[in-house]
Amino acid sequence: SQSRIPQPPALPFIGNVAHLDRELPIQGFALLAQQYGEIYLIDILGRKLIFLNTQELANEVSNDAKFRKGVAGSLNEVRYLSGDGLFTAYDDEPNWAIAHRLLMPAFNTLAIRDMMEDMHDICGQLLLKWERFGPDYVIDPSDDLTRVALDTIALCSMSYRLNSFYTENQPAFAAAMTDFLKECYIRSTRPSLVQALMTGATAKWETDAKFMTDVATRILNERRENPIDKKDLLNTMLYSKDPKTGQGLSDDAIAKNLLTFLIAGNPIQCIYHVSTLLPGLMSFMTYYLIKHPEAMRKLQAEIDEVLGGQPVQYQDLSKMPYLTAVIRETLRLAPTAPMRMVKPLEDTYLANGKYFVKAGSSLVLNTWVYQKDPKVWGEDAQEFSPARMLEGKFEALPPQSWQPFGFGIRGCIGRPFAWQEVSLVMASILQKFDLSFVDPTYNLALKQALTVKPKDLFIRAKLRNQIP
Ligand code: MNH
Repeated sequence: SQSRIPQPPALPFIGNVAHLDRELPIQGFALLAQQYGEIYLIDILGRKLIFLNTQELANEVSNDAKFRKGVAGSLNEVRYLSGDGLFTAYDDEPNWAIAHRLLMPAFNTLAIRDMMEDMHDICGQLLLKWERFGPDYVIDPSDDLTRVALDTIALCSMSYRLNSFYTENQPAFAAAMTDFLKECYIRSTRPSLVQALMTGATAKWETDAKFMTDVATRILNERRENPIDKKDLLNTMLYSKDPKTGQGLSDDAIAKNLLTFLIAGNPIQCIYHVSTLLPGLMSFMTYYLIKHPEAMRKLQAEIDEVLGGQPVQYQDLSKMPYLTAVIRETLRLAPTAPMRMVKPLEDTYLANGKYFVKAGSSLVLNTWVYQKDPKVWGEDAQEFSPARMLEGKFEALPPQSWQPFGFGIRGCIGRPFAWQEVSLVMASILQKFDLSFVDPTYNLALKQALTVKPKDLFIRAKLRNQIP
């Protein structure tokens, strides 16, 4: 029978978005899910958002024939920079389809395999830094892992060195990116009348976008003048033709996709906030492993056995099932892209006819919440337990129980890249170092001003088998 979608009554933050957003949106939404269950509706400045919180609903809307990606809120603001680039394109924009067909081959596992060397190059800079600074040095893991992620994507996609390890502060590009994305998110929460008055903030936002666009355009022009023989993403975009239409990408479209990769290695997700995907994942993984010494020991034993003291090679990656399980479990508990938005193409019903939703309405699939659905994971759904992600068990899970990379045609194109990088970086770190918390009593707290990452997590790294 049909039900009304529950809507929290006069909660103080309804209609007062600023409060909700600047605190910790994911936590707020998780609390509402506890209270209202599988589905609820909230109204933000007149925009209605319907949150979906269970595996069953996730499975239902993971269907490209009936539901398509929604680009709204802060993601829509980011379009000022990346326009119809892959990530922020509306579903029907022709450049999305062209870039998708051109770039898919460049992102497949075979192509990513050629990037091992560049990934080692950047990861080596982190290993050297931690070794030189020594066992007493206090490390902010998300800081150094952000350097790794940004430098790696710049080197792999356009053979460009950002050299983040050689600057104390954030490199200029990263600073412009952070400020720009933060403003995108604030803009999406301002009523339009207020927005019209924020001329100073808007000018700064436009300057940041121009700075980044200029960097991308400069890299593009330099490449045109000095071609290199390397199959990086930039060359793919410059020289290949869409097999279907015979069209190439315009310089403008290429620049927008370059910017997409730079911010997608470190990017925007969903509607309210931005998260650093790869650095976030690696920081959460660091946390869970230090917190669970038995898992850490097991993983280090696997790494030692497979690598035998040698640098990790491509063919080693498929021989480390426990590493795979730890990454999967981290992405289940702390999906750094914590939500995604879909819109029904036609008026439809959810949950076997129970809830009516109009065509085009905004459905927010709350990955952060629904990947802990007790119906799927049991009583210990909130616990870190990599064993449940081992081969065999993982394949037997109900459909779409685990979906940190989105779904279908608009799913993550960078997934093989991200997987290879997190495997390489974490295996290399754990091969070389024993990690510990600076504060042994540290418990995970979240920070989501701009990114979802562990808050106040500081660690030390001691060379393994080193006599103190
Ligand atoms: Mn990625 C889309 C998660 C790393 C490039 N990515 C998505 C989506 C999710 C996602 C979820 C779907 C968003 C939506 O439905 O609105 N991505 C991740 C995670 C990691 C990640 C959890 C790391 C961990 N992504 C990367 C990296 C790159 C990248 C690294 C680039 C090098 N992702 C993309 C692009 C898209 C995307 C591009 C958009 C694809 C499309 O819409 O066609």
